[in-house]
Amino acid sequence: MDTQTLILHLHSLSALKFGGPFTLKSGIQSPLYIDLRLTISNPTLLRHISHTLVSTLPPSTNYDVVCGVPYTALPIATVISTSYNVPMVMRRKEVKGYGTAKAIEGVVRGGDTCLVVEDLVTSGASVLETVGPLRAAGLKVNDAVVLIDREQGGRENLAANGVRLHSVMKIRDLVRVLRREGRVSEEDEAMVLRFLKENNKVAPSSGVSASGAEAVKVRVSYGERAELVKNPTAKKLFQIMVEKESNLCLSADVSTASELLTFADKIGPEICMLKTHADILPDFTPDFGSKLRAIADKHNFLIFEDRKFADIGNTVTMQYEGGIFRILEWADIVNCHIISGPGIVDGLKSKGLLRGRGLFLLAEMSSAGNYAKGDYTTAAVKIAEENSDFVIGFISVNPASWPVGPSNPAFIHATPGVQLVKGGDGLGQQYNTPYSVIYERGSDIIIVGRGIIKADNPVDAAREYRVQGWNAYCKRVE
Ligand code: S5P
Repeated sequence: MDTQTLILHLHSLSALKFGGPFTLKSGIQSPLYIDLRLTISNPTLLRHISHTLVSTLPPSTNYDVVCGVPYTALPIATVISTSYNVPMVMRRKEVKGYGTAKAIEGVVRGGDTCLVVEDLVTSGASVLETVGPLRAAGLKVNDAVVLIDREQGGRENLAANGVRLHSVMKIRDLVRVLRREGRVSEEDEAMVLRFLKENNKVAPSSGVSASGAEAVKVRVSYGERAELVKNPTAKKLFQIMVEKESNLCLSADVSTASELLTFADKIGPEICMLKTHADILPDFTPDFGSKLRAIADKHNFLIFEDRKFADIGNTVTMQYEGGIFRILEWADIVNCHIISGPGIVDGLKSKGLLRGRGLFLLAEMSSAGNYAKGDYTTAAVKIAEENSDFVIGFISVNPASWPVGPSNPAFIHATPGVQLVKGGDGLGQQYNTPYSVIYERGSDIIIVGRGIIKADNPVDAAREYRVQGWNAYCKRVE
């Protein structure tokens, strides 16, 4: 079946709808909607699509295994797998919290090359959400093959992530054929072509409007920002990020202090910062801080104790300096809620400033249903600006959406709730991908806990997070 006949069959199946407006995953309104899920109702067409996809690949394309982007491309990948006798793997959209908790199903042989199969590419976001876990599992991904390219930045976004896109047809070809065959009106054709012209570059999105995000993203490089800050810890953090090409913070939420120190030593080369919760360590001893400090100096990362102070100024001075944890002595950075008002920052600053320490304000939270939003977030920005000698930035989730935006490049945004796959943990945690957090949401640092700690190979996983976070940053400041 040639491409033209394929297009006519898709149209007859109502898989190509004109008129609209239809809302796309990226949030934008389109005059054309493509629903290739319908192809499973026509096995002959499904088989033709699968063969056409394979024959579109340049003969030099090598792959040992195929993976369809869930869900629409799963049956297409299955047909390719059985027809060409190539093994298949599947990516889970939601990683299970039980059993083996694998993101990739099937037999994975590290070093094998995987061809990603997709029905439709707009910005490339869905393909990237599959490429990340495949690479984290040890597979190489160099090529993706797609039936329809919507010509809205997908090819470029994928190329920026090391994936070549091969497409059977572009929207323009599709509309031309349908117009020639009298299946669409001149007006519909003009509307689609105008839409393509106006939307030829859409950043991969997961709910963030591309144009809104563009307006407020900080494009100044980490290196330049190091020169803008007064606080020595903030300056050092920016410098480490540049030196190590890392905007990855490991959230070392493990069960014992000795396990934490082992992780810190193994993952140290990949990170700019390591985040602790000292109060979850049953074997915490007074020398914990000095031991962790030695590892931090060896691998050049900063220590962030995620204490989330929340009390009045006077109380937090004692919690910061005293008790069994003596956080002030070993943590470069701590954080606090602003629920109790600006006095909490005055209290922490009275202890930390002289020692050159830094403070993150929790301006937003990653958990579902939290109250840190709107005026609360704006108040955090105001408090930070009034204390920019000590406050080095924010724990934030989507600074690009803030009314004030991440407008001051001196402040560092660090974002938790990051995994290679969007999802949640069943207890309210909500995950976004490194690309979404850094590129779309305009944050600076990804904070990753279980995505690394629970990975089959935490060192490889940390490397993958570092590379994804860094590539997203490079693209943002491009
Ligand atoms: O809003 C927040 C703020 C923080 S600091 N949401 C969070 O998840 N955190 C912390 O980030 C949380 O306490 C945990 O240590 C880490 C996220 O871990 P993960 O395993 O879900 O990646």
